[in-house]
Amino acid sequence: EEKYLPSAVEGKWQQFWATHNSFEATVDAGRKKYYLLEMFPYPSGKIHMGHVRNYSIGDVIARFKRMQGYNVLHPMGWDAFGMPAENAAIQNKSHPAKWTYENIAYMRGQLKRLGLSYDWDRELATCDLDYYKWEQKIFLEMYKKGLAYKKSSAVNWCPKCETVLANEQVEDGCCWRCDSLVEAKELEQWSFRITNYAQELLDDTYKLTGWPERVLTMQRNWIGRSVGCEIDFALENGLSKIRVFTTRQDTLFGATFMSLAAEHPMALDLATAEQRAAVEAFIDKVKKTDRIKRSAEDQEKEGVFTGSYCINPVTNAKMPIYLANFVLMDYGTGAVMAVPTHDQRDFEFAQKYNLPLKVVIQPEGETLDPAAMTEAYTAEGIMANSGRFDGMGNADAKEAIADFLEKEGIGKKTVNFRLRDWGISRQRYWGNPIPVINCDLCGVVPVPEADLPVVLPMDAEFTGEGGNPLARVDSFTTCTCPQCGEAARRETDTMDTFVQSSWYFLRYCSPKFTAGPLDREQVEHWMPVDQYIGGIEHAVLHLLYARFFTKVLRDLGYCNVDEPFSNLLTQGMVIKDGAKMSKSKGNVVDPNALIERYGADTARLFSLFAAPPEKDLDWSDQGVDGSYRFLNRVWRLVYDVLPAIKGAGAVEADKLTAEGKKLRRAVHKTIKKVSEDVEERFHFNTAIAAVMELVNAIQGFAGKDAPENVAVVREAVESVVRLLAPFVPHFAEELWSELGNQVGLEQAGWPGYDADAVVDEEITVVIQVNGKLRSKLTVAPDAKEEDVRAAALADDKILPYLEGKSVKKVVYVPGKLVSIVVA
Ligand code: ANZ
Ligand code: ZN
Repeated sequence: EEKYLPSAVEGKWQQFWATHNSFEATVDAGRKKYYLLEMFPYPSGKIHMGHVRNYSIGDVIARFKRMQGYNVLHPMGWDAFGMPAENAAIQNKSHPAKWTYENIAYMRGQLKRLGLSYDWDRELATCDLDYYKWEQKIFLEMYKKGLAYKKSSAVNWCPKCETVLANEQVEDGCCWRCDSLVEAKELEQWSFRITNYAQELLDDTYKLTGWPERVLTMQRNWIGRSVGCEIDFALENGLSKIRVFTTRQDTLFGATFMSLAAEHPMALDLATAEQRAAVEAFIDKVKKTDRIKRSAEDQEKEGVFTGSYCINPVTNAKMPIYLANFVLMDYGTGAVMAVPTHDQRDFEFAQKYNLPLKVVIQPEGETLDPAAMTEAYTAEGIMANSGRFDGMGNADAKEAIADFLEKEGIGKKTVNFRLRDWGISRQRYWGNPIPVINCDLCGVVPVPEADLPVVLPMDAEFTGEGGNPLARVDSFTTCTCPQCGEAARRETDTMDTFVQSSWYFLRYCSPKFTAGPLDREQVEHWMPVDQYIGGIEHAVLHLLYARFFTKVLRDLGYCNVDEPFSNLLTQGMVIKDGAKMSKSKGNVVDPNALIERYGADTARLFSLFAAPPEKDLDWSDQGVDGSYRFLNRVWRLVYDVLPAIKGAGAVEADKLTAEGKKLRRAVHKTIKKVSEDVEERFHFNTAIAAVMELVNAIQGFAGKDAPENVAVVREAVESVVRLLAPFVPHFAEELWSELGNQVGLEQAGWPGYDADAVVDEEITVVIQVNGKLRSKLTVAPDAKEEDVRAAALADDKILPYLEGKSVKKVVYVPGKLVSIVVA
């Protein structure tokens, strides 16, 4: 077809790929494997431009790797449980399953329409019984190992979604989904003991050399390893003691009061009769504030005096014991030795409640006056007012005091992590049921393996009236205790959807395996994922959980993988008019309309050409149009030259005319550049730009009438088509076959370049000084005049003739001569 009709071309090749199972991945010992994965989508309804970009980036790499001869695994599936389905069910008076599977069907069609090279045979949805039943088995094994456990804890509660949120799902004190203000609430919760893996998760970040440093830093901060001491402070009455965690034992001599969390088990006992009412009121108030707000730096420091005192073990000073709103019960020991001179929070607290200040670290060559301080001194310095440690640098004193405390039996060195266990209970219907039974006599009893799976019942009602619809399905909740046989109640909490996304990449290796969650042999072949691609917003949530879960599955004997993702690419957002595309901003571009008008190849080309993958992509209608026009230009070029180059043989380099040689050099330089840009940097935008330049060179080729150049024109045009193949696959396949090639592009392979052909031809320029030949230069034929002049004036053999003279004139005869006149 001489006119470029995207829909016809794209339909034809999508059909071809489907009937030939072109992207099916099977183990092949003869070829190196390459596992490429984009984060799977939530089936929200339809694809948005962020998806188009994400999956286009992935598809370029998949197709490029296949052309390079790799055996590529490139699967796709659906992160299909979660709240929106339930909310939609309430709104539409339908069922979350119906909504979800309809969305999946529609979105699958959209992805196919984009020509993405997935192995659709491996498709999975996490709400498929065949998927979530295996997760229940894993849960029970984690339970047996103590890695899944139930505890009563203060949780982040979203009043609108009526569900618990993980810390990671609270953003600035608000729900990550609906933006309601999050509250604190005490609930019995299932948790995963991710803290058991804190050290390994931290250590292994140093092995992830293929990850962006930014993501690794975020994970390290999230894990938050702190080295310090636990120190005991005896109560004044000698009856008990309070243990604190500090990273600043060097400031121990400056601790003048004690701050406890409102939830500290001793809080009420410490309250004296006069202070009791105030203490109770304070505890009540604090418990209602969520932990994010409590740890926010700008929060007003507040507290209450308990009326009791403890003793500083090194100074014997009497320290009043306060409850303070910024001390959290679930970090360290829930108690802080307060050093107002060297900790800003303690300083503000001491100002407010008039508590004593004692400086124990002095800046070098200075003496701080506590009465004149306006803020805490938190930098390094020299120890003071600290007995035998005076005069030491405070960093050394940290070590010395830690040793001293251990020797005296007052304290010990400790490591603390900021990372908390992962609360996975959700009070929602549309999730994976936690496979346990609650019995009045036996407590929590796991569902026996023979009784798995616990199937999510379909007959729930979605009224939107408070709470978990699953808890109102009597046929589900009613059961007998597997241990004692008495009537019992089935657990109605379901698992956080992040559990499903923590192992889907492993299941893709053997998605139809029926004997267990994973076929070890397949997993060993395909894992780890060689390249993972997704949004930076998952830097801690999903990416940390997935690393944890992989290590758990390893320790349960399911695989031998330590780290799931060797390389990570975090792509930027798609923005329009300076803002992220969103319904609320009204700047959404619908991929359907785009594909309808221009075709999938243009949509892909634009989203790859407009910005490098990590950067935000600024939407531009002209940019889309430009991409479309470029494809049309290539299309016409191919048909224009087709009659002339049909039957052209291989290039014989030395038979080409000078123009022919120049074009050939451009071809091979372009192949080299595109290969490097795609392979090493994923700089698809500069790669595409290089192909565009080559197209210009072919169109402006002056030697096309010389019969000896026909072969090079063919080579040039074929190279353009092959280099474009990963970006615009339908378009490229069509032209490739029109050019008379029998095998498809992926089999034809990625073009190599001729190392000799990319070397610039050189020409010799002679240099004269006052008319006499003095030296010679070798330069590229297209060298710029100013560069040649500069090189001539800096030439070793010329410099002596210029010494002590002034240059009057420099004349350049292009490609031949530089003439210098001196006097
Ligand atoms: C005395 C001190 C003096 C402290 C000083 C700091 C500076 P990271 O680095 O995050 O581990 N802390 C301990 N437990 C706490 C809790 N449950 N809630 C709020 N704060 C708590 O921080 C460790 C420091 O945070 C500890 O060291 C303690 O204050 C405080 F000049 O102890 B420090
Ligand atoms: Zn029982």
